[in-house]
Amino acid sequence: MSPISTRRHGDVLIVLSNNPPVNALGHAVREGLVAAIEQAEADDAVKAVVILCQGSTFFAGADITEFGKPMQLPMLPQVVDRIEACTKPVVAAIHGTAFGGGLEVALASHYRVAVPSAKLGVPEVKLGLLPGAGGTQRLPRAAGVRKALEMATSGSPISAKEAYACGLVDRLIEGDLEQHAVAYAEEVRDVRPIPITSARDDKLEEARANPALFDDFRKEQARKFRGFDAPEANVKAIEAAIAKPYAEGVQDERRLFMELMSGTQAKAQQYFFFAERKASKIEGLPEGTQPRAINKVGVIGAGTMGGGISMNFLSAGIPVTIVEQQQDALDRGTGIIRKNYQATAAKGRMTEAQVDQAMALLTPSLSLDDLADCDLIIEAVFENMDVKKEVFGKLDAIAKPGAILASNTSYLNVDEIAAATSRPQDVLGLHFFSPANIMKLLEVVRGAKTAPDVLVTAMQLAKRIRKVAVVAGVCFGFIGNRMLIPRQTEANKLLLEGATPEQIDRVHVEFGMPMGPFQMADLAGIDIGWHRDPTRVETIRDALCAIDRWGQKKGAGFYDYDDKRRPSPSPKVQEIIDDFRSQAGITPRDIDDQEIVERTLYSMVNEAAKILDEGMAQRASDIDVVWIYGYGWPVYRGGPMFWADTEGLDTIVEGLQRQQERMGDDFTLSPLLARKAEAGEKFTR
Ligand code: 3H9
Repeated sequence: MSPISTRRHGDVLIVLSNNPPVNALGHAVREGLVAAIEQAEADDAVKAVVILCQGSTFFAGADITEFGKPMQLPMLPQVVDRIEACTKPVVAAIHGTAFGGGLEVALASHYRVAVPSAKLGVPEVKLGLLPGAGGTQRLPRAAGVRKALEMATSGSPISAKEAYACGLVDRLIEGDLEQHAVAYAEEVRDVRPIPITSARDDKLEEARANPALFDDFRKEQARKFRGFDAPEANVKAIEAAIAKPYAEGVQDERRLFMELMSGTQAKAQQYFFFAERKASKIEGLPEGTQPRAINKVGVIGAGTMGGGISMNFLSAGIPVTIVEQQQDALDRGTGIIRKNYQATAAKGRMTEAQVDQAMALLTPSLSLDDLADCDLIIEAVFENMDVKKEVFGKLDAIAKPGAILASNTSYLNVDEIAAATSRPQDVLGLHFFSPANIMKLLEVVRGAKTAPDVLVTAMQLAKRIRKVAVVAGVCFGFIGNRMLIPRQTEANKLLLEGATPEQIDRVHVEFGMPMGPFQMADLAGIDIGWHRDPTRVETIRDALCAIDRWGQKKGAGFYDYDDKRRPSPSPKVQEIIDDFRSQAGITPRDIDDQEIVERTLYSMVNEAAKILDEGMAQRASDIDVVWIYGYGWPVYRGGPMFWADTEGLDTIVEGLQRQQERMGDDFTLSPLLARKAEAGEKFTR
């Protein structure tokens, strides 16, 4: 049965799509839409058309699962052209998300009405693409060039209200969408000429008078676009919309679309779209496992981590009791939470009333006893096993039966922590990433005894607080931090052998990371995990810590920092490195960038393969989700596993073997990686 049906309401033909879950514009939908328009043309009694979708949303875009397969006609550009060419007015009635191809259907329609909660956007750039069904040509004509540039290059949607304000939507509908859309169609059914977006020029005039606008926009956005192909292609296509007649602009759009589509970046970004959605699925749980209710959360520790964690729940409307040992630390912690909210409000992303609402949900306390009625308690205290065990022992006596007890540990053994309680089935790790109110990643650490419903609860809760959760097994550092270890080990050794922090960091930044290992160490604080004995200097890091070079917070670490936290190479650090070299009898050699890639990035892939082999990650794509959302691995490279596949696993193995001698005992080749390379297999496809 076609997902597209039609029904008449007076002289309006309602074209209804029913293609759950998101009304993606797959082949049957495209075919049905064209047939429905033909039907409207053929029937004299039909004077206007309304395109409407059932379910939670208007068309959310092309069907991404069809990408890479042979395309079946009619293609979307043909469909939208057919809609625009209809001789009877077509009204798109929008609710939910009119995204990508969905917005292109709406743009080709002659009128657009929307409910106020609707969102309109062209997220193609996030899939490494551009709107390829006339969107780059029609959007600037309907919404203005600046708006089109912003929407197309960010991929972020705008609200229906904003869309109304910029002319993208003709009317906001309060009340029943179908009824009002039909009434609107009746209002406009005799208006001639029918407004055709592709024939409009009025909103292009300003940009035509100021073509420098495009280069200005490129400069303004250069940092965000760095490394990505798709944003520039989007800009170029919109530039064509003002520089060329519509028919030629569309050809440019098609060419640029096809170029992007055949590239690795689009494949990586589309892979990642599905990887993110797969991550929430847990293998092997009993069917129908129901989550526990979480209506109140306790957080132990009001430091940076505890405060950030609390904000996630407060923002989602879930009450939090936050516990500290000392009044001043508690006051400081709650003060920072308020300040963070106020900073968000100052940027216009929250109202003062919402700040007050969130803060009203927060109960500061000096006593763990106040956590007795919490459904979930998250410990975010000092990273030390004895301290954690003591806290969990106490919680065991205080928490109500069935409460979930979580540790925010970033390395420690969750099973050992769970064993400090009489209810290990209720214990798991919830590893938030700093800043915890902002970073999207949540590692859900599954202990040997963690109950299925506890896991299901954690995954659902993650959605509620807008995190992307990935399940990890119990091992040192779980998925993300465990992979950092070989990278840092090799980076440190490379320093001794002749590389500089600047060179190693540059290689990572050029690869697309937000920063390299030493920049990251300076940001996080070099003193984290340091033994705190300034007389014990065994490593370069010990030497830096001993002289108070703890990173950005001290204005000095691997780099020197000015008062605006801008880094510069440090002669002092070079002196320390030179000292270590001479003590170890190392003559520095020239190290090329490729060696840095092989010893740091390839060795991360090797560790990831071990993680996968040991079952510490459920699937290769979960590892990619961790590194993209937790550490800023460039999404256009798809994550470490996808990237390894594009490099070729045999190339990775060869590179590692080339470096094996230099990496010494710190390195063993993952048997899984070796096997897959040998068999010509991939991790991700
Ligand atoms: C495009 O339009 C190109 C054109 O310009 C040119 C063509 C020539 N296709 O996210 P959810 C699945 S490119 C296929 O969990 P939510 C998704 O995998 C497209 N499947 O729901 C998931 O499946 P499962 C431009 C899709 O409520 C299920 O639907 N459009 C598509 O949190 C539910 O998804 C986009 O990029 C799709 N387009 O969020 C929009 N979309 O249940 C992409 C979703 O098996 N989609 N699925 O895991 C979204 O942003 C969100 O899905 C949306 C709903 C906001 C719509």
